[in-house]
Amino acid sequence: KKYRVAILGATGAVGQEFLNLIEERKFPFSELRLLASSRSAGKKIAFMGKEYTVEETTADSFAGIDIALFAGGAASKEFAPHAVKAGAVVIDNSSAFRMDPEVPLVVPEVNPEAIKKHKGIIANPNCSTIIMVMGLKPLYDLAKIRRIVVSTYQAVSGAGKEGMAELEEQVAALSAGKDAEANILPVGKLPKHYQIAFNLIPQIDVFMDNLYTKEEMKMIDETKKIMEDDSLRITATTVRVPVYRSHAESVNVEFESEISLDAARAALAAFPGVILRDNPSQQEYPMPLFTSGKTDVEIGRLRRDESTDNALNFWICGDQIRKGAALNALQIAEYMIAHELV
Ligand code: 2RA
Repeated sequence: KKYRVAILGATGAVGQEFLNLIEERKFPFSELRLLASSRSAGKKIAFMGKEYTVEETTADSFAGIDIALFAGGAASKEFAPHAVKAGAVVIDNSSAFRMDPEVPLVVPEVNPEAIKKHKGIIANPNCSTIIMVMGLKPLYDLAKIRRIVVSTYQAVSGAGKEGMAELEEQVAALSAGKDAEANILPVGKLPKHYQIAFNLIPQIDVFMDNLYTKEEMKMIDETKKIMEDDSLRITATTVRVPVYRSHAESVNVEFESEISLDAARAALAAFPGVILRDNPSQQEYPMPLFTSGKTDVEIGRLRRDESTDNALNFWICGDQIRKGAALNALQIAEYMIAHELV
């Protein structure tokens, strides 16, 4: 069976990765509708030997569509209800519906069962959350987790194609002895922008009343929902780094009971979508250099937290546009197809 697929936000970084993955994973589509804002409407995209014209998204864009892949952004809130009404299942990469109790928030390796409860919309978690729970779930299955302390090192692709272009232009300008121009990072719509080339910015998204950023609160709230455990204690610091597309995270996890390093290693290595790259004597550990453009997340630097009982540290890297966005969403669609849920 083949499915009629729409991609909303087809011209952005995540939209383009949807196309790459549909081809790479031989996703069974019979029709493909590429949707975007009026700004990109009319643009031609060559894909698998055919030329597609990007259409402006309207309330009527989803007639006859089975699966609507939403790349994210403000359009999700407006158009998801129209897509659902038209009979499509929406897999949405924006934050609009993630914490809605009626909407499953899914990482297929972690909580696939939640997909079955959908009422038309399934939310794809925030990129840094997806990557972190890929490491947490196999450990949680060994012993209940009590507390998580995470610091992220997030690639500029999290700010879309414009974020990547900004880093590239700044590196070129600075290398030529010119000034770096900053218009996008940390947050396009805020008044101040900082150079990201050769710098780190400890702000991803806007600040909340509790002095955390929205990105940090997403990691906290979404992790509890995905792991179905509101008792988890989580604190996060999210940082933008001058890397193009893979996020990295330093994670400290405290468990309710002791787990051995060997058991943790075995569980991580056996988990689908995870590669254990952890061989300190050979200087082998995950880096964005290895995970960018790749499907799996990589985990390494696994070690005991010697400052307390029942705690481990690990380091995890994953491609933010792939597992952190388009791949996870497409895996949700693949799961639905495999289980005849669409
Ligand atoms: C970021 N969390 O890295 C975002 C992208 N979803 O900015």
